[in-house]
Amino acid sequence: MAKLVEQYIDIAKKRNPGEPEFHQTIEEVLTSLEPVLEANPQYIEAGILERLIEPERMVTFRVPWVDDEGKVQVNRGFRVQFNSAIGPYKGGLRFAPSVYSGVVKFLGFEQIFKNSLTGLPIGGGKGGADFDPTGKSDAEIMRFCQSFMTELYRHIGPETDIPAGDLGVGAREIGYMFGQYKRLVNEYSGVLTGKGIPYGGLQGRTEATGYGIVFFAREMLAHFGETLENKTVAVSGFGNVAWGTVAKLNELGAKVITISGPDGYVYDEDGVSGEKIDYMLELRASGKNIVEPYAKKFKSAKFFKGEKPWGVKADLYIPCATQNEIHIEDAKKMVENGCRYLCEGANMPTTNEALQFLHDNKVVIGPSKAANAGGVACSCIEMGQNAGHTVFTPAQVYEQLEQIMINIHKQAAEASAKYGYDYDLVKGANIAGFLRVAEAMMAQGIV
Ligand code: 2IT
Repeated sequence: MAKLVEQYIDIAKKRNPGEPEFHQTIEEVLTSLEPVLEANPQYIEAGILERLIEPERMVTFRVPWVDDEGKVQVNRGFRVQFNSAIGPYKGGLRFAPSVYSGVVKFLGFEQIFKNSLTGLPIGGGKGGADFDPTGKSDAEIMRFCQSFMTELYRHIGPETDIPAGDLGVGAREIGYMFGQYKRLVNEYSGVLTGKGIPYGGLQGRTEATGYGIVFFAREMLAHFGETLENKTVAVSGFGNVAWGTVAKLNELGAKVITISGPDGYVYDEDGVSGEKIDYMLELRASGKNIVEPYAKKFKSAKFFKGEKPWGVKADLYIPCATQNEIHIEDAKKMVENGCRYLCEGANMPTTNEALQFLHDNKVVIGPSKAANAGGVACSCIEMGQNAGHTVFTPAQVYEQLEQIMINIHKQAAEASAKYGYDYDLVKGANIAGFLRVAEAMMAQGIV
C-alpha cells in the first residue's frame, strides 16, 4: 500500500511542479490513509485518490486596480474549487504577497478534510490574491476588492461556491466584496460569509475560529485527565485567530505568555489578558502588521525582534500565524522545554519533519484541519442563517460550535484508534475527514 500511495504522491508532484506547500499536504494526508486503503480496496478501484488530488476546477485571473497615486497595479487572483462531493465549495480568500497557486492548492486541499470533519454540508475551496494589504489606504483596499470581485463573481454563488476571509481578508474586505457582488448580480444572498452583523453576518463568527481551537485543545487535555486551568500557553500571530484563541484561553483560566508578528514576538510575563486582548485588535487595525508596539505600551512585556516564540517554556503551544512557522529546529527547542501539547491554529503551521519529530517525542498534536474547523463551521451556520432569512443568537452559535468541536475531536480520536494509530489526532483527522468524502464520491459515480 505504501508503494501505491507513493505513486499518487509522485503524480501530484509531477503535475504541480514548484508547489512545495501543496506537495507537503498531499504527502501528509495520503500517507496517513494507508490502512484505510488497505481495508477499502474499492476506493482504489474507483480512483478516489487520483480524483481527490486533482482540483475539480481552478481559475487564475488578472486583478487590475489604480492606487492612490493614480498608478495602475496588477495582481493575480485565484480560486480553487477543489472538491464538491459533500457540498458547495467553501473556504476563505487570502490576500498576501506569498499567495500563489501552490499556497491556494494546499489550503484548498486541507479545506476538503476540515469541512468534512465539521459534519456539515460543505465542500472544499480556497482562493485569494498576491496582494499585500500592509500600508494600503482604505480606498485602495476598496478598489482592489471591487476589481477582484468583478472577475470572481462569475465563478461563485450561494449554492455553488461561498468564499470567506483568511489572512488579509476580514469584515472590511468581505463588506466591499459583498457590495460589489450584489451590484453585479442584482441578488442579495449569502454568497460570502464573515459578513458584518448588519447585513447578514453571524454573531459569533469573528471569534469562532479561536474559540473552536481552545475547545479542541481542552478536549486534547481532557483525554489525559488535564484541564487548561493555570496552564501557560505560547501563542503566535496577533490577528483574528490569535485574538479569539487568547480570549477563550483567558476565560478557561490559562495564561497566554506570547503573541507574535512578522517583526518578532512579545513575551508578557503577566499574561496577555484584559485590555491587552483588546489592544491586539488595535494592533491589527493599525494596518502595520507589527507587534512591537505592544511591548512599548505594556511594561510587563518584552519584544524579541525577528524571533518566533517557540523557544519559550510553555505547557501548550498554539501557532496562529501562517503555514510552516514551526520547523525542525523549533520542534527541538519545544521538546527541550518539555512541550507536551501542540494545537495548530494556523493552517499547516508545522513542517512534516517537525510533525514527525514532535510525534516521536510524545507531543500530542491537534492538527489544524481539525482544531481550526470552528471558523468554517460557523461560516456554514451563517449560510444557513442567510438561506433561512433569519438571525441566530450568539448563544445558539456558541453552543453549536462547542458541540461541533467536541465531535471533531471524538471522530479523530476514534478513527485513529480504529485504524491502529492509538491516539494520533493528525492521522485520525485525515482518516475521518477522508472517509466521508470518499463515501460521497463513491455514491456519485465517476465525476
Ligand atoms: O481556513 C479556514 O478555514 C478559513 N479561512 C475559513 C473558511 C470559511 O469559509 O469560513
